[in-house]
Amino acid sequence: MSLAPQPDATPDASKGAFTPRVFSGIQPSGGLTLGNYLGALKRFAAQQGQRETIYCLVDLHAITVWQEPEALIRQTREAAAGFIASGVDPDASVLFAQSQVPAHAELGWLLMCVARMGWMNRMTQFKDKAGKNAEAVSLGLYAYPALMAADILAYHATHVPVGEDQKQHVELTRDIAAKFNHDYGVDFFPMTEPVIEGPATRVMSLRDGTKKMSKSDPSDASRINLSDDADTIAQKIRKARTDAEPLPGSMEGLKDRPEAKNLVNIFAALTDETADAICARFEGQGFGAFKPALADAAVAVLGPITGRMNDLMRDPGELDRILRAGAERADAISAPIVEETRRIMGMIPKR
Ligand code: AQP
Repeated sequence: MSLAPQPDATPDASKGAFTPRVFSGIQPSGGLTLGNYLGALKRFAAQQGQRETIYCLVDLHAITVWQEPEALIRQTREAAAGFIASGVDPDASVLFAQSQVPAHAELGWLLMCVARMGWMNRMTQFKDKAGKNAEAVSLGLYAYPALMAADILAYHATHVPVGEDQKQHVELTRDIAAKFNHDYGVDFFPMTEPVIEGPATRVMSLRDGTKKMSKSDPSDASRINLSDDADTIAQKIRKARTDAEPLPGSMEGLKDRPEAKNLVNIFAALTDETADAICARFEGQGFGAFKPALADAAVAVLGPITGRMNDLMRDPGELDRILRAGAERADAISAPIVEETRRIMGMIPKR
């Protein structure tokens, strides 16, 4: 049975009852990484069948930094292929590109008028991404978390599976929802919960264990891409930065060894074991023994995903058709929620 959301599943806001509904997204701002897979995609697929699931390629977020148009459309299709290859079934879930559904931009503006400057100024991801260049970055990069709140609240989503780095943005979503409900005296938007679980909520760079693995890191060696072939994966893991110490019997012994800790966490997330179990298996051994085993585990999991992605990418027209069908279903859920938001705020009804 498909658990895909239906338009009439919109919660009865007047009773404050919200249908459990999952929403999450990934920016098509580059090729997908192992961090995106373990921190997001794998968990997106696992949510299917438990709750209604809505997944989005957030291209409006991607353009907060410069994207070559030809690259953006290719990356958006590649991300769609990555979702499907990772187990997101476009019949069981709603899968679409953010810019295809007007509710995101429209509610984004409405919620920007609810969000406070002081809240936005505290967003650490903006500070990280803007760096010393804050005067020259786009206004969109600064406003991005308010658009993310709109992405979530346009579906009255109750649960958002994300990596650790997005926790602050989901908390901001709750602040915006609470202020809207309070200011207008309604119980219209839910208090969305971030769902952050598993050993890979923060996969770190292979070159620097204190930095997040990121698709826009200038160093390709810092990440494993879902498009990498088996040899490339093995080579990147072989060259991953580590230390000369043998592995301890439990994670406790890795407290001050960020690179080693990261590789053990990746192993655990790939094989669905605990990080302590991985330590116990390799106790007393160096990375010469550990890395080939990790490379085998990574290739075993990612190889079939890459193969399926490549198959799907051979038919961009079919990917576009899947995304358009998803966008229609997303529109049917989000348009009435945005219309009701407009009504609550005192705007003349569209119909
Ligand atoms: N390294 C990571 N470990 C665990 N989870 C991660 N996610 C991203 N990187 C890691 C999770 O993937 C989802 C989508 O993230 P995103 O692509 O929309 O944005 P991001 O977090 O900014 O990812 P990147 O790769 O760092 O993108 P760029 O380089 O374009 O900024 C989120 O759930 C995120 O937590």
